[in-house]
Amino acid sequence: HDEEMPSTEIITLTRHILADQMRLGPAATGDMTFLLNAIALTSKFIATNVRRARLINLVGLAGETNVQGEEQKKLDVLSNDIMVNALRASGKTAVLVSEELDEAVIVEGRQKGKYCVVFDPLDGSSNIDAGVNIGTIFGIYRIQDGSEGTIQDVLRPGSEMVAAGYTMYGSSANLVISTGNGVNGYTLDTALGEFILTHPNIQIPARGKIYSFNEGNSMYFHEPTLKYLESIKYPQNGKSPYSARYIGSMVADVHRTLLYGGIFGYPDDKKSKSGKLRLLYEAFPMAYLTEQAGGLATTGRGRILEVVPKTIHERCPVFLGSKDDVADLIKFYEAEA
Ligand code: AHM
Ligand code: MG
Repeated sequence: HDEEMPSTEIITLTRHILADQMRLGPAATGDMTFLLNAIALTSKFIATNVRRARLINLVGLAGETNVQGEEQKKLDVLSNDIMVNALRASGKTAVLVSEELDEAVIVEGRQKGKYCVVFDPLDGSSNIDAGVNIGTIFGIYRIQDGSEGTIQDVLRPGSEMVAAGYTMYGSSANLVISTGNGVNGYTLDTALGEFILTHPNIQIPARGKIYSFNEGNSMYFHEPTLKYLESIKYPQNGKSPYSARYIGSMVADVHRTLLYGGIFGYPDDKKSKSGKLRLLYEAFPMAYLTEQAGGLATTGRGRILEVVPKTIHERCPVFLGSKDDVADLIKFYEAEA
């Protein structure tokens, strides 16, 4: 029988974004390619540390509290340091906003570049001890014409991002990214140390069969959320109810939603007036990817990508996923208005 020949047409992340850059012609400087490579490197480094942490029990409290007053794990601190250092050293960034840092980092002097990166270095960190998937989320803006790089360059709607993505640290490390031209997924080949294109042109199915909400908060939920959930759990005209899947790790829940379809939601409710997720480095990048994959992302009252941030750490209600499913949810919000 035929022996399987290894493919010699391996498409790495570097090759893919380089091809993207070449398509833009001589106008492209390669800065974005360089920046994305720096981000990919930080993901490899964090992936290694996440794996090692599970082995040597690095997990534990660092004894510090972050802006939101949550307990910070050692791995969050480490991942944040890895990203800030690498992004600054890349020479391509001007402003950095991290979930772990109170203030934005303004890059000065020779290291200053023209991009701003907003990121959650290690999202879902409450799951670390249980070995559940966690991830890094990032979004990229280009500084505005004439700007030296200030906080104003990131207080802009998500639709103005030039790229967004996440890396999920699971059984393998998966990097999913969009530069505004569709969504591609890469898997880290640990032997090569390269992200290999494994999920080209990800498209969310128009409708799914899964819903992903923390229903433990139901007693706080507003009417439209409750009525929508009711409609998919007790469907009329003989349809089957949706399945529930909630990991509690945004990267993992969104990753599944992109691949299988359905709806992910973290609504605002009577207790959390703006929901829980952060607009800049959680809601925007995931909304950007969802739309690029053919889905919808809404606050229930409007398109997430059109929200104009007032502060860097503000929160935002999030519903995203298959376009038909999200459209169904929006109807319940419109009925309320
Ligand atoms: P974190 O940034 O403190 O890790 O919190 C964000 C996480 C998301 O990954 C996830 O979607 C959400 O919190 C889960 O929240 P809850 O435990 O309230 O369901
Ligand atoms: Mg987070």
